[in-house]
This record gives sequence, C-alpha cells and structure tokens, in this order.
Amino acid sequence: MKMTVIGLGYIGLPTAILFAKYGHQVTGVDISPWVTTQLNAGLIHIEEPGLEQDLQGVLLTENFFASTVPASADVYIIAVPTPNKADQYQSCDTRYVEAAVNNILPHVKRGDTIIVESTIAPRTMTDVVQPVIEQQGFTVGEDIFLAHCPERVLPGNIMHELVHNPRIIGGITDACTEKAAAVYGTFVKGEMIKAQAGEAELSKLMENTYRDVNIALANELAKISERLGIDALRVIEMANKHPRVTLHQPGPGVGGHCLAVDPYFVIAAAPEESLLMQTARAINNSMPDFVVQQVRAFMAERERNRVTLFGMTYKGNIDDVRESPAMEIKARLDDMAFDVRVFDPHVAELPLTGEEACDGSSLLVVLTDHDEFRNIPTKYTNKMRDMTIFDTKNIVQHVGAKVNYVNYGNLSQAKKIAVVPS
Ligand code: SAJ
Repeated sequence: MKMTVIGLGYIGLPTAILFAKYGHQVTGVDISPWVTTQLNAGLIHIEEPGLEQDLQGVLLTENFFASTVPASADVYIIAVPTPNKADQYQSCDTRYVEAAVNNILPHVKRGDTIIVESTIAPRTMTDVVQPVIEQQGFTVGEDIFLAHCPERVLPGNIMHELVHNPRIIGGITDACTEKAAAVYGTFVKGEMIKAQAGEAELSKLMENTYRDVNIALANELAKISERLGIDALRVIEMANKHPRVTLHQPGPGVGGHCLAVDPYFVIAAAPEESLLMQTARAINNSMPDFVVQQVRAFMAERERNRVTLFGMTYKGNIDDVRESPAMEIKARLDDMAFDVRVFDPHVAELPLTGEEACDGSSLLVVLTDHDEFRNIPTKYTNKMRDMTIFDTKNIVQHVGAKVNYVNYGNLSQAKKIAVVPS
C-alpha cells in the first residue's frame, strides 16, 4: 500500500518505519525540515532501541522517504501531538490533529483510509474529525474509511510492542474497522480488538489513567509512611505478595506526554464524575514539592548549599524530558538558590560528568531510574562534601561503605541521622 504518516515523533516515526519494513511505500511527514533531512540521511532524532537500524534498512529498500509535505496515498496515519489546553480542566487540544486532517484532504480520494493514532478526548473522532472530512463531500464508512487506533507502546520497547501488543481498531463504522484492521494486519501479531471509535478513545485514556491512579496510591503511601516512620517499600513488597494486589512504585512524580496528560482528557469530558482521577493527578503533581521539602530538610544542617541531581528525563533509559518531574524539581531548587549540579547520561545537552556533578556536593538526589544509576561509584561520592544519597526511584543497588543511603523505605529515620562528612 502507499502510506502517508503525519508526525514523525516517538510514535509516528517507529510506526512509519515498521510499515515500510513490511513492504509498504511510506512517506513520513514532519513540519521540521531538520527532522526530515536527518531522517533521509539515516539519522534519528529520538532515542529508541533498534529504530536507527530499521530506518537505514528502509532507506536502502527505498520504502521510506521523509518529507515536509504529504504525498497521495491509500492510507493516511495521523500521529501528531495532542497537548493539554490551558483551560480549567486542561482539556485536549486537537488543533494539530485538525491541521493534519486538513493537510491531507487535498490528496485524499474515494476508497482511502484515514487512521488517527494520536491520543484524543472522548468523541473527538465523531465530533471533530468526521465532520471535517464530510465537509469535503465524502461519506465516512462508504467512500472514506475512518478509524482511531491508539498506540499503546512503552518508550524504550516500541519496536517490539508495536508488533506484539494487542491493537485496538476503533472504526466509525464496521466497514471502517475492517479497512483499518487490514492495514495493521500487515505486522501486528498481537490481538486485533475491533471496537467503535468512542470505545477506542476512552479505552486508551483509561489505560494511562489506571496507571496514574495506581502510582498516586503508591505516592500517597510514601507520604503516609514518612509521617508514620514505616518502610513504604517493604510495605509495597509485602502487599504485592497478595494474589490480587499490585501496588505501583512511589517516585518524584509522574512525567511524560501520556500519564501526566491523558487523564485530563477524561476529566474535562466529565468533571463531576471524575473525582478520583482529579485527586490522583493532584497527588502525583504534588510529588516534586514533596521531594523538594526532603531536600530542604537534608540540607538544613549543611554548611554548603550544593545539591547534585542524577537524572532529568521523565523515566529511565530514554532521552525524553517532557513533563519531567526532575525538571520541575531542578527549577524549584534553582529558585530557592541552591547550587544545583545535574548529571544525566541520556541528555546530550547536559555537559557535566557524574564526578563533576558530585564535586563539593552535600546531597545527591536520584530522580530517574536509568540503569547507569544502579551503581553509584565511590569515585563520584568521594568527591562529595557530605555523602548522602536520596534515591527517589529506589534504583541504586551499590554505593560506597561510608554513604548515607536514603530511599522511601528509610526516609523518616534518615532525616534524623547526623551529617556524614566525607
Ligand atoms: N512511574 C512511577 N511509578 C511506577 C511506574 C511509573 O512513578 O510504578 C512514573 C515514571 O517514572 C514516569 C511516569 O510514571 O515518570 C510514566 O512512565 P511509564 O513507564 O508508566 O509510562 P510511559 O508514559 O512511558 O508510557 C505509558 C504506557 N502506558 C501504560 O503502561 C498504561 C505506554 O504503554 C503508553 O503507550 C504510553 O504511556 C502512551 O504513549 O500513552
């Protein structure tokens, strides 16, 4: 098939490359000429295992070409951002989706299929996208086929999950669902779940909201345990031995363009009925402040005000800093006039090495669960003025003997321990 994929970000690019890898003629479209030039030169602009290799493969077979303008195709896939609006409930901003639809319409012909992969608010397909298409004289379900097939892949494991995850196929009509299912049937080995567009929209949002609410419960437990002087991590470990309990892990907050965004799309659609979701968002949004308060407590006794932060991305082993709690924590500590030094091996723009970031520091705060942080070598901690590590992600497994190691398990006790000078 001839395919055009609009939006070459963390979802659109892997999707375009995978369709090309399975033999389709794919034009990947992005508004950034820098991105398209890089891609046509075989270079990717995002960190994702296996992606650059696959790109070079489909460039060689000439099944993929990146462009800033759409090409006529049989199938159009829209994978553009859907940020929150700055309104009361941070509702879904569908501007980029609408622009993408209008951008392809001059190329669309009878019999074509249009698929929206972007995460969208409930009823966006029927109330926003379908009318734009039908204004052009098409009848959705008869001469144009329209579906919402939300992506569900985990950054860091995208190329595998695109093939093996179950895929929801939410058509406006049954004919739309069948057409879209045939498209994904190209490479999806997971279950194809045929549904209505509205069910697909809400299911996607509920997947991320479910995780956000469960993380909020774990974060609330961390606060309660800190107050009661009980080991939250041990409690989670023991409770999860119950056959029907899966408590998630507390941390410095919830980041990324999914869990920290998608619940609001449901909340905005039903504010009176979404109290739990709103509370969960508030709890997760409060965690950067909770971490900052712990830093203040640890630093209160220190002579110097240098603090080291390990990790700026919103989660481990990726390069994505969108909606990252670590970035918010850094900004807050900067505002409080702490001398903040940052180290993140996945963020090319950050120049300091681990040793340089630790030099003369009185506290090292681990904010992201990168594999590189499982072992904090003594060559780092020996540079510190006071060897205290506060690990908000419970990722660190090895530290030097003299290090005062703190996590959500021993937080309340640790704050009472005297300073351990280097
Ligand atoms: N986090 C915790 N505690 C946990 C798990 C995660 O604090 O127990 C934090 C992470 O550190 C991070 C945030 O939550 O800041 C989100 O990370 P994540 O690994 O949970 O998810 P994402 O945002 O990278 O990907 C999610 C996935 N959704 C689900 O697992 C339900 C992925 O499958 C989706 O495709 C993706 O959102 C998306 O694009 O919607």
